[in-house]
Amino acid sequence: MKTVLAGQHLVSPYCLVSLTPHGDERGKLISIESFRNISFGIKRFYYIYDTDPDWVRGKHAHSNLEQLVIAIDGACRFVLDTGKVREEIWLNRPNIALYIGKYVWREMHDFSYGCKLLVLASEYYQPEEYIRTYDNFIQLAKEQK
Ligand code: T46
Repeated sequence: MKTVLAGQHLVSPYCLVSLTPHGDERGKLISIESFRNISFGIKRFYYIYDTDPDWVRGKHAHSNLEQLVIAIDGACRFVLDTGKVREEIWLNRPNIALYIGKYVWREMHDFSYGCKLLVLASEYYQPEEYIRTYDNFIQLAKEQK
């Protein structure tokens, strides 16, 4: 999977984004700013915690949402699918974020105990823009090409 440096314009449907930690003997700090080191404006953030390895999350795509996902603690396995390409990635480092654009099917599997995901989102929560079945996603993804 492609990795880009934070600040580069994000044009791929999905990619890893390398974030720069500011660190010293006290620990590390990462800052993310709309339109500065990510190419979309942040309208919402949410976090996922108390996860369980036996449950799969996601299983949907979005027609109008860009997101940056960061495993700030622990790990989980992401499946990403554009309708043409399907890839898997372990998200397990707080300085490597996952950018997911529109029309990407995502699934999250194998959460480690205590895994915490922070998600920065380009839009307010709009349940109607979720694409919730894989067949519908494949059809809509084809129409985007
Ligand atoms: C995504 C992956 C990475 C809200 O009320 N507001 C919100 O902003 C969100 C995101 C969810 N919710 C409610 C809707 C459900 O009742 O929280 C509950 C769990 O949401 P969901 O089942 O969509 O969670 P995941 O982990 O399957 O998916 C979430 C995001 O929804 C999705 O956009 O890309 O995390």
